[in-house]
Amino acid sequence: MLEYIKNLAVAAGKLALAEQAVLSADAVHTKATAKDIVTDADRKVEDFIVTMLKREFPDFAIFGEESGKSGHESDYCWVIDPIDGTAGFARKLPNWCVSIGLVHKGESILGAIYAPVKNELYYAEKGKGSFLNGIRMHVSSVSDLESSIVVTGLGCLRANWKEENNLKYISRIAPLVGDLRKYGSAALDCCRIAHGVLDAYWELLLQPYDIAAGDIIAREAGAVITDFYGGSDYPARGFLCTNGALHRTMLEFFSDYQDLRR
Ligand code: LIP
Repeated sequence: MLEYIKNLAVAAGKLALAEQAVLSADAVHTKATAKDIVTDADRKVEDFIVTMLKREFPDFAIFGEESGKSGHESDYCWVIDPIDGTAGFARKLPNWCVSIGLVHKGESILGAIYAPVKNELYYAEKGKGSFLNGIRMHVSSVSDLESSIVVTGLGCLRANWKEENNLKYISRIAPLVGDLRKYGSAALDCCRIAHGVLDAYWELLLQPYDIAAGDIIAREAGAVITDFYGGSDYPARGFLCTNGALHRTMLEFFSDYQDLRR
């Protein structure tokens, strides 16, 4: 199963890369807000992935960012983000990926993430480790904030969250860490925690398809993932993915977080 998903993620990534090369303005559309965009490529890549998964795993459920739920009712569900990092993809930037995760009774148990521009294939299966292009990955051992590089996203601003949003937490955290980054792809942010090149990642507003594959890839590399209360209700109540050594310290920044489910 993992080998099939790895190959499917690569094939879908190559399709997306070809689409990006010829992407025109009339192939870019808005969704819930003017900042929430989708391209014809997102839909085309998801259609390809869904078609292949239905053929290979006809008894599994499927949940895709663009097409929603399909397939059969099942304890097993493929969770797909055809192009994670769409905003950057639409402007021909390199930081985007294809993300395919398998969730069993709510737990991510297998996943593959392919970043075509750098030809990086991240993958993991529960209990069997986490890999980048065949090389085993492990989280960093950074335990002091001032030596850390952390990453976040601003999906909450795309959704026009004006009162409770990430700017409050960024202003708390940025002065205390070594560096703060924003790359625009939750899936790849999780992979970089797994790879040990970044030390902590958080976001206020993510969807299951943003993190289904990144969840298992990061945890199999030793990452700790919780919601902002330190529990397992993520991403609904926030998403915090760290190298473990920094988790308790990072969690303290969210001590006044209010779960304002919208
Ligand atoms: C994106 C996430 C990113 C978040 C963006 C957006 P998309 O997913 O990967 O972390 O900050 O707002 O939600 O929309 O490119 O699939």
